[in-house]
Amino acid sequence: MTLKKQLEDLRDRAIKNIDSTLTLNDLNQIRVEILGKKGPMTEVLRGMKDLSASERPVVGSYANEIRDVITEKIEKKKIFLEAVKLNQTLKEEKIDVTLSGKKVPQGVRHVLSQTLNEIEDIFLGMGYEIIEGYEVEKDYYNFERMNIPKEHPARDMQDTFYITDDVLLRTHTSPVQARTMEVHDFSRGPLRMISPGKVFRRDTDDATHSHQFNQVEGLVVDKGITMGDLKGTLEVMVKKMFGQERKIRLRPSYFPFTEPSVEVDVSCFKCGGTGCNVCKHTGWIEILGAGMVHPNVLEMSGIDSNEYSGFAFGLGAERVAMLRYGINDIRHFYQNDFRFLEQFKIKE
Ligand code: 2NM
Repeated sequence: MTLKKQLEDLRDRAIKNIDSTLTLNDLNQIRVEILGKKGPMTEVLRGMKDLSASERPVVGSYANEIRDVITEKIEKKKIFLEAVKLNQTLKEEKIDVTLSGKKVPQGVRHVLSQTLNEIEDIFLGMGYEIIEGYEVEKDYYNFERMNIPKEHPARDMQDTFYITDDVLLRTHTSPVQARTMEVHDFSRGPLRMISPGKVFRRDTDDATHSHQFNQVEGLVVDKGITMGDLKGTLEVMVKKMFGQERKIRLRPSYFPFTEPSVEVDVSCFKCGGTGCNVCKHTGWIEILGAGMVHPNVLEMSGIDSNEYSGFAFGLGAERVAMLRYGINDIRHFYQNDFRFLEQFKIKE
């Protein structure tokens, strides 16, 4: 067979293969097979060394021509196959923007956080500062500075989580008040603060007791602070938390850190005071403890009790939330059962 005939066969075979190719991969394979170093085209060109000097340029230029035809054929097919591939991709990856979206579930702020935030807002509105202290405290700030003597039952190992002899988990947030009083600069104005946060008591957990719960204590110290200021403040707070129709009642009580001390009741928000199961048929619900800061407590914080006086109060956030929402077991707050938590979706 002449080289010319070989070249024409090669061209026809190449064209047939290129035409029938369906993928870019196969097309590349064909290019390598036909035009590559080990392919038939190279072999034909190698055979030219046996030709005469007059034949060589004729066959040479014919070979070039055929190689160009094949190359162009491959390039055209390549462009075509790339277009096919792109169309395929565009079709398969089409996004239907008219489909409705997936609903993302929205969480609920924990009912206790909601309650704490609400209490904080009430006092921020009256010009109080929110101050947080340490959950791990010194016995000194937790007890000594609160006028709680060494023999007091609250200091018993049975009631307090001690870490060392003089370090403990705070049993109330009062140490925050003690630490604030000792640094407050009264030339800047009166001290008005609340201290929300976790407190710890060595109790056996049941429906109404928890070894860890949240307290909000409040403190105002200035010249001329009276029991009237305390009562007015608590009235504002209680009405905002339980409803404008509520009344409060102060009963004498005892705390080591206040004198006089009071228990504060709110008129029952279920029966309005006529008596029901919520108020145990008394018409009143005990909601917090309070009093005038004991002169010893002021003096230990470096405040002259002849010049300054103050009131303070403390309430349990869980108890407030339980009363407001009719929750009958304090342990619900800590179990993180969605069926419980989801009930407290409120607009914020
Ligand atoms: C209560 C009841 C009464 C109280 C007192 C103080 C301080 F630091 F000013 F002395 N902080 N909190 C207090 C007073 C707390 O909780 C039932």
